[in-house]
Amino acid sequence: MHATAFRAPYVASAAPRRDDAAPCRAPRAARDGVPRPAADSSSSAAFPAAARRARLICLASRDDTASAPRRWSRGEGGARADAEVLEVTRKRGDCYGCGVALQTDLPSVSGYVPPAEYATKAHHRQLDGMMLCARCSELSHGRMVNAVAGQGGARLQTGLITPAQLREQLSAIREKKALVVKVVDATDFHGSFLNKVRDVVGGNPILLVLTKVDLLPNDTNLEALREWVTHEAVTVRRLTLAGVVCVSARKGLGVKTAVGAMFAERKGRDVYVLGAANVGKSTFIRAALKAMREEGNFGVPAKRLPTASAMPGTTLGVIPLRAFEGKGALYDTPGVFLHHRLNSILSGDDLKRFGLGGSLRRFEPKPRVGDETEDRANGFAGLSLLWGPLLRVDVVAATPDAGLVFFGPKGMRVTVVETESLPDARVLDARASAERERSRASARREAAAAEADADVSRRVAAPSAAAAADAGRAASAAMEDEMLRVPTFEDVCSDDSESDAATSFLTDDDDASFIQRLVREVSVEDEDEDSALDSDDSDSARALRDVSVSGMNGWVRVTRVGNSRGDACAMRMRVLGPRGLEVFDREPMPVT
Ligand SMILES: Nc1nc2c(ncn2[C@@H]2O[C@H](COP(=O)(O)OP(=O)(O)OP(=O)(O)O)[C@@H](O)[C@H]2O)c(=O)[nH]1
Ligand SMILES: [Mg+2]
Repeated sequence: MHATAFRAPYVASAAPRRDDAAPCRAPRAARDGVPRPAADSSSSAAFPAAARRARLICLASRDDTASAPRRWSRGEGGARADAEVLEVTRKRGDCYGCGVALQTDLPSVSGYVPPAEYATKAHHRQLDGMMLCARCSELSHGRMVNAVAGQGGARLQTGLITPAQLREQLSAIREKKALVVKVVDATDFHGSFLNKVRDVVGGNPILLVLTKVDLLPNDTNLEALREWVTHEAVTVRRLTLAGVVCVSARKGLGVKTAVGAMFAERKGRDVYVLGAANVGKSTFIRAALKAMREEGNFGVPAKRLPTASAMPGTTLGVIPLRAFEGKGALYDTPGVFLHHRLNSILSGDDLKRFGLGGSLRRFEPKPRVGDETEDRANGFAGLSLLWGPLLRVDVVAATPDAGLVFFGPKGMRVTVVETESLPDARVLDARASAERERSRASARREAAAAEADADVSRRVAAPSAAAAADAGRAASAAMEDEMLRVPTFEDVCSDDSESDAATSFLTDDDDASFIQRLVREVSVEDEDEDSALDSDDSDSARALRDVSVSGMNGWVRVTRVGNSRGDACAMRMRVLGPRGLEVFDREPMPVT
């Protein structure tokens, strides 16, 4: 089984044990004066025991089933024989890269460190915050190793932490007095915004950091962008902010301004950096610490920093870092896993394949099909635009002066075809619903069969194995419920229009059928019929509206082309894409 395509038919998990017997002196953070999350259920430190336990359920069984300590069979002839019961002893100390508790049992499970290495560190009392787990090591070498259930359709399996467990770790923030840095991805502003962030952070002040601005076209005016972000966040979404800063953590742009804003706004409080998965929190933290060091703050760590990688779900625990001239802590946190983002729906390999997360390229298609040399007289009406293999935009109706501009990753080519040549949008939708219903029915049948087999297992297995199997199955079932449930706002802390978290129904062979659903119909109308006259350059297109796709890193812009004075300009389009996706329409971002 491939590490990034977890589709184990049925896996039970065992409740983990924590081995606290390892010799250890005071945790590094305690030595540094940085408060760490609670070390175990009896601790009264920063985070509740439940959050800690959630992290300890993070076991995995990926491709090394041979190393599983126990296996139990569902009996002969069972379609899904040999479900695994894994037991991993979580050790003392957390991985400094992802924040998950260490273990020495299973190399493919997050938090793994080789036993000999662990013993050496334990001997030298260098466990806390001093070791990097094998998964982090692979991630930092560019491999896409998933650790989150639901990501890319990964079915729940022992070892995959659930989005709910990641979210749970943020629940303590609202009880604290802290400055919250909310990181939003400039290439996916609406998809990564976390509309209901107040539910997570309570009344704490929020500094909004718009990151990855280096991926926008080079000539982007950052001041205009900042004003646009402020308008969208404060006026449209009514979020009170302590400030807005545009940064590129990768290029170091704006990072010093962001650090200055943190110093100014934190007023003695610790700072928590949070945001949707993969928006660039850890990269921002690394850049911010570097900026602090460059300003002469030598107490800030220069090594053993949080891991940053292109795989959503890199950070799995809350990671405290010494900062602010030793007078406060900067916390990296696990990303909020939004089911409606394309980068949650796709597997790590697909994310790489489609180049999502790369620089945005501007592409202005012409209303022509194939070899046609002239634009169609009625513009884009009746045409469809295929955006890579992932998205399809059907232009149902349009005036001839309505144009389109795509801002998207280089790997996502745009092809214009006749809508008539494609399967009907509603037929696709109906087929997807029917398939989903079938999957659900079969999942129900399998769950019932598993239940029956478990009874048999219980009778034949040794009492301890049976108990472990029971505990594992209960935990697994609870988590599976979590994942398959239609997420409400409370579940995912996301936008109002949260949709079905049905990523688990993507199957191995639907590479060719990402486009499954009619996601949204959008109508754009330029009510100002004289608007073309206002334009300085009557030949250039005027931006009317942006249609963005969550997690896509990019958007489609509807424009009014040329000098069409006096005519109304309108376009009605249908956006089709993978199940679970969200589509937003918004004021055009000041990007050309
Ligand atoms: N070009 C560019 N890429 C960035 C920037 N910030 C982050 N990235 C990239 O975005 C990806 C995700 O970065 P991370 O810092 O791991 O994101 P995260 O929010 O911590 O992710 P999780 O821990 O999974 O929630 C990585 O591939 C980074 O290199 C930026 O400012 N510019
Ligand atoms: Mg991170």
